[in-house]
Order: sequence, then C-alpha cells, then structure tokens
Amino acid sequence: MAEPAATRRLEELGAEAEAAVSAAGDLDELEAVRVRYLGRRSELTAILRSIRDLPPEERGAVGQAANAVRSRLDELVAARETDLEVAELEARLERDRVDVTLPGDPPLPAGHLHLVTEIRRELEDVFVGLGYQVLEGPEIEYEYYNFTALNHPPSHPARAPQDTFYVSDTVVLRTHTSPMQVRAMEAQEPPIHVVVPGRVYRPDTPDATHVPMFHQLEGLAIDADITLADLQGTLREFARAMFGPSEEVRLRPGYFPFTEPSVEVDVSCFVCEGTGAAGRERCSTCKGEGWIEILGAGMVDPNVLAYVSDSGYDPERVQGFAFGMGIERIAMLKHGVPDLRMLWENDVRLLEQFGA
Ligand code: 2NL
Repeated sequence: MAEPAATRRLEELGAEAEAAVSAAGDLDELEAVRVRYLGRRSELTAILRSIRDLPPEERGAVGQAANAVRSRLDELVAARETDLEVAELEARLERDRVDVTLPGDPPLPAGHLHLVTEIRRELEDVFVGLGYQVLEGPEIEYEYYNFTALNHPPSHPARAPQDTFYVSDTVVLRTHTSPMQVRAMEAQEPPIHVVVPGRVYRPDTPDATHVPMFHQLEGLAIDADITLADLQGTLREFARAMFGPSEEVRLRPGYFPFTEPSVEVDVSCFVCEGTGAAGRERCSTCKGEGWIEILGAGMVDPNVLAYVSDSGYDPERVQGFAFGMGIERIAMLKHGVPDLRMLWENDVRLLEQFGA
C-alpha cells in the first residue's frame, strides 16, 4: 500500500519539531516551540482533526503515525524542560555566589571609649599599681550604708530629699561610692586597700559643674599603723601618674562627716607649673593660684570603724585614710573641658577628641 501524503508530512513535521526542541535555548523558547508544534492551532492538531475526512483505509496508519509523533514530541519537550530548568538553576546559583570570607560592606568605623571611661580606667590602673583592689557596688543603696554607717547623724542635711533621691523611706540612689567601702570592710578583715569607682546621683539642676548623675572614685586604706603621711605620699604618686612627674600635692584643712581630720587636696597647676602665671597674665587654669583642687580626703573617723568592728575594725587597733574624687572633674581638668554638660551631650565633635 502506497504511503499516504499525510504520513510523509508527519515524518517531516516530527523531524522539524525535534530539531526545534533541541534548539530551544531557554524555557520561554521551549514553550513557544511546544505551542507551535503541539498547540491547538498546530499543524499536527490539524492533521489529527482531518483524519475523519480520510478514506477509511488510510485512517489507521495516519492516526497511529500522528499519535506516535505527538507522544514522542511530548516526551522530548518534557526532557528538554528538565534540562533547561537544571541549567537555569545552576546559572542562578553561580551568579548569586557569595564569598562569606570577604570583609563586611561597608566596613563600620571602629568606636572608642567615652572620656569618662578612659579616665576611670587610667585611675584604676594607677591604684592597682599601688596595690589596691578595684571593687564596684550597688547604685541603689540602703540609707544605712549611704549615711548612717558613714557617721551622718539623723539630722544631717545631706539626707534631705533636696540632696538625695529616695527610692523608699530606707532606700536611696547612692550619693557617693563610700557605701561600697563599708560593705567591703564588712566582707574582709583589715588590712584593706580598695578603690571603688562608679556612678552616683544627686538632685542637682545641671550647670557647668553639676549634673544629677556623675562618677566618683573613692579609696580606702586601713591597717595597724597608717598615718596622714601615707595619705600624702599616696596622693602624690597619684598626682604624678595622672598629671605629670613633677607634680606636688598640698593638704588644706577641710570637713567631711566620715573623716577626722579631713583635708582638701590640691595639685600644683600642671599648666603654669605652679607659678600662677601665663606670660604676663595670670594662668587661667588655676586662676593664678598655682594650685588646683582635685579631691577630698582624711583619716577615717573612728565612729565609722566602730560600725564594722565585728569584722575586725577595732578603732583602738587599726586606722587609715580615705579619699574621694569626681572622675568628670579629673577628666575636665586634664583635657580642658570647660563645661560638665558637654560630656553628656554626645556631640561627636567633642567625643571624637578622646578615647582609645
Ligand atoms: C570628695 C570627698 C571623700 C571619703 C570620701 C570615705 C569612705 C569611708 C570612710 C571615710 Cl568608708 N571616708 N570617703 C573620705 C573623704 C572624702 O570624698 O570630695 N569626693 C568627691
């Protein structure tokens, strides 16, 4: 039997479609090929529809040939689709490859310590070098540790709510770091050499020399035979480490409830070297005095020791000195910062000048 024209055409069509499927370079092109050769308006569909118009003896062969071409093309399209999907996924993975070992982008500029933190650490280093232990304690304190055990009588004006933030009748925000020194004495027998840095709070209206939260560093040394001369020598070493090797210190009489005698401590002016002069003008740092007040100190009052005598601080057998300084004040003096508020305004033009 002669081969019908439709069968020959189907062979050509099959070969043409096969070539088109292999040539499709991506999924969009493949879909266009599928529509063109297998779609409702494709030549193959038209041939299938026309089978019923053929002479009956041709229908079987043409029908078989057309269905064979269609299923072979379906398989080829499906296989090509899988290949293209895999290729596209691999191309995308390659494109999106990330080298996690590269530095962050953009690299952030490194920050640095705040001036107050830097000075606190410098102070700690000086006293650690002199054999002191560094201790920190609670900022929310019992009135007992903040005042009573530090020899403040019940009527002392510092206890008034104008000068102290009260959390309750018996709990305050500490107004100095001394309460931690009392806790340290309760916890360890003499001899003791500690410094306590930290935040303290007082209800002051901010101005150039006051803010309601500031930092102190206090020191305490108790042993059998400590004298005011030891205090003076210790403070001289401190002044030389912080301000310069030729510093002198001067003690003047003062008053604190927890020391007797009490002293105000000056360092020789590190700007005019104690002369009080700046050329023919007076030195602006020490106001022509030649001395700058840096801290308060004294011999620990026996009444304070009596509060911790159960821990071995018998005022008949041991004695010692204590001192306290404002960390901001030291920082401002050392770096010529004229207004305490500048330290808390967080203007980077100020902050960037300090800190490692
Ligand atoms: C100042 C003065 C001072 C003390 C702090 C102290 C602590 C204990 C016993 C006795 Cl546990 N004293 N501390 C003594 C004298 C002065 O600070 O002007 N601070 C900024």
